[in-house]
Amino acid sequence: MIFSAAVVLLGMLVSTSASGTGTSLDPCVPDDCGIGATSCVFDVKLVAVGNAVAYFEFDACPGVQQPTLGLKRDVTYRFNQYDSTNIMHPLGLAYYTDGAHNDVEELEPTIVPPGTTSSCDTNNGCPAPMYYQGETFQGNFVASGGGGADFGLDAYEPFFKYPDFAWGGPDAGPNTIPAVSPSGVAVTAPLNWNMRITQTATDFDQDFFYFCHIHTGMSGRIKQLAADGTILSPNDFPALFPASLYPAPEYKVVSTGQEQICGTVGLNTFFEDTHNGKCPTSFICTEGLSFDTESANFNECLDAMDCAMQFNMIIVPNATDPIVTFVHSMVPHHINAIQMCKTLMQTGLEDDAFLALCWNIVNTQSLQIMEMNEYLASNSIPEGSAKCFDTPAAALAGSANNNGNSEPFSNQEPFFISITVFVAATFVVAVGSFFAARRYFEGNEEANVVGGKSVKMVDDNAL
Ligand SMILES: [Cu+2]
Repeated sequence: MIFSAAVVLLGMLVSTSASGTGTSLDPCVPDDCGIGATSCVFDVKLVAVGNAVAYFEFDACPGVQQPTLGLKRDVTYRFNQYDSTNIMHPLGLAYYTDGAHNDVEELEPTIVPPGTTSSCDTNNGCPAPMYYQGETFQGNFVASGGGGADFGLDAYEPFFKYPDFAWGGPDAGPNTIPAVSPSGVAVTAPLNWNMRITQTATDFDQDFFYFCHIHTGMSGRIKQLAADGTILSPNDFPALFPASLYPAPEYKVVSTGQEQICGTVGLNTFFEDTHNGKCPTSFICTEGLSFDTESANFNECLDAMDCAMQFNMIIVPNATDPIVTFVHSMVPHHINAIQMCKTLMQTGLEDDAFLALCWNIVNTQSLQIMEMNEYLASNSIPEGSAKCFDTPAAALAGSANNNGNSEPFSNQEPFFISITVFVAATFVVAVGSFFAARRYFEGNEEANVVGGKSVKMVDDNAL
């Protein structure tokens, strides 16, 4: 009795300690997860500024994008995906980065943890996430084994393609509940989606990963902890995969240098009047005008990202397949729309309609980029075409993304034509994507999934 009380007291003391900085040496842990705790909670939201797509953030370590988490064996962790920024980002768990996106194993009732001798697969008892609406489990899996193999994802994931007006939350009222689920089932309670995991495999100490079931490139590492919080596997293992997508030691693609004012990625070589020789003139006319700091920053970022799109659109078309040419031209447009939204959000955007518009653009167009690049991958064609100003030899070799080492814009005429084209196209893409997103969310929730398999989003041009 005294011992139990001491454990509880110690747990309370530990629970008031720092919750980690989100690194491999100091993983992020929930505040309520001291020694003796059997269930702990992470509140999950997404941040779309300062990174390539959108990154997970957890209330336990605010301000840290894509942190490394610390989880204890036999403790149940609940990840609340209540916040409307979770739309399009259902949380998954995998033994390697990005799970099915990379054709690697996820945590499932019938998948034995790698490196173990467990026979958990014989009774559907391997560690697996469990997907809930509120307190209602959506599957028939039992963490201790002996149940079914359905861990609830098939019911969970489709809801994440609803727009924010239909999204439940801690204070969700009746008007925020969609009348009918994507699979046609009447919904009678607030959505309050949450994912829970209890890692029970005793001989499995190595790291695993959280990721987004819809988008690639959003993985974060999970370190396993002993009951006292000690890290079980101090070395980061398994390694990140693939290394090109997740540069060591972290897997974040975040804003650095000058573009931190924009909240974008991949723009640092496109700033200044000369754009490092990549565009011959400015894309905005500010001479003789004055702007407040917010607008001046926005203008500067817009000028850089417009040059980046322009630069990446001057391509050598594919000889036989217009789809390839379409993808090589459309991806820079989509990246531009996403970057524009990140920069608008970076200004401290508070207009609800434009916030919703920008989240839609970021989420849906990043998914469309993944789908378009999958077409290239399935045809063994590089992402990003050779540029018109590449040497003929380089163009013939199909070398992607010559980043301005050769002379761009020897002919000015196509430049001005393409300015007109890209301004018009950007407008069309932005407006089109807004209405497409609305139709999409209101109608066919499967429209953006290619054969049920998600594909890579990150393009060399953006990194
Ligand atoms: Cu996502």
